[in-house]
Amino acid sequence: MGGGGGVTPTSTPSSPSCSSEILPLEFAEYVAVAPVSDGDESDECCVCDDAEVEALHYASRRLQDRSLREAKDLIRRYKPGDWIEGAGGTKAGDYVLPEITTLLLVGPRCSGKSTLVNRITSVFDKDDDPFAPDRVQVSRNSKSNGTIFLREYPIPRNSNAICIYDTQSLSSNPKKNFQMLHQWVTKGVSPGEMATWDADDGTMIKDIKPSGRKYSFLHCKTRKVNYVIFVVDGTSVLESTDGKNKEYTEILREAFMYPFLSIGDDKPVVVVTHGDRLSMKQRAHVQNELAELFGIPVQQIFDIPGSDDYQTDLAILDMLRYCIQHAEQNLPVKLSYLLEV
Ligand SMILES: Nc1nc2c(ncn2[C@@H]2O[C@H](COP(=O)(O)OP(=O)(O)OP(=O)(O)O)[C@@H](O)[C@H]2O)c(=O)[nH]1
Ligand SMILES: [Mg+2]
Repeated sequence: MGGGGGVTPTSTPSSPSCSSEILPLEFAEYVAVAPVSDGDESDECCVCDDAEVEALHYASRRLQDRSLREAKDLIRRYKPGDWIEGAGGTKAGDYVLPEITTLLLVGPRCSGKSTLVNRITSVFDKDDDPFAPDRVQVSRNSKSNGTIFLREYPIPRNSNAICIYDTQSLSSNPKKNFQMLHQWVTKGVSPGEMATWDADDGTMIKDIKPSGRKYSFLHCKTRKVNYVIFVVDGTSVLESTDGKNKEYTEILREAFMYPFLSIGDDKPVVVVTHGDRLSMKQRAHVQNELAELFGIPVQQIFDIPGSDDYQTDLAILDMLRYCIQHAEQNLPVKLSYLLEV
């Protein structure tokens, strides 16, 4: 859900399935359309017997399966450079293409970054390996250290075209956030890397460093970040806007506005988690508040709760499409092309 336009506090969060007019054609085609009512609510619509209802459900289910499959195929087929729009007659070969398109997760403590990696993976695992275990350890509560070491997760698991980096949470100290985010985005990220300061709870770096050795053999690649996914917990945003925890949205806004988090002029995409704990109205309200807070359109905000359903799967795929499209639009042009021009 999310990523849709026209959300108002009184409407439900729009999703790719109910906002096809604002989606690129190829994605809108995947969207299952509910049977159209002509407004005549006469008793005629109640004469379906059980077999007919079952057949309708079956047909609708098949349509949804097909929509999802095609949306997944679009992501599976992608290779860096495929979605370059070719402005000014340029071709993919005129750009500096990444070896793998790299998306960076950024967000506060327990906002659901690691859960999102598992959730994105599960969308593809449903076809590839439905019983595959979760890839990432999630934080059960705020006492756990949470994610400490950067890790690279190809999407889907066997991909060499897209990867997501799960990261350590934002701190309540803006200075630390600035240093950490600046380093990741300007210098690149590599697996096994950890933030170079003490955790907020006072855990000394020397206590946790040794456990990162198991990743040290992976220290070979540094990836340039191609796009940023900013993850926020919808329930915390709601509390904050209700005045209970104002600090949450202040930290969010400060971090979100760092210019280096934007790739080109494109600010990060926002994913709102924990929507399963909110009503539809509250979810729409959170999206509107975030759009206002960050100064971005609601189409850039994706409502992705932990729930396992068709709408969420489609929202995940639409969010990935959005990230890849924006990453590709901001790839640098090769020097040789510039000289030629
Ligand atoms: N109900 C619900 N719980 C969620 C959702 N997303 C995450 N959680 C829970 O929130 C807790 C924290 O999730 P994580 O994915 O570990 O959060 P994180 O952002 O990776 O946390 P750090 O690594 O500590 O920064 C876990 O208990 C998750 O199960 C969601 O959308 N809905
Ligand atoms: Mg985590």
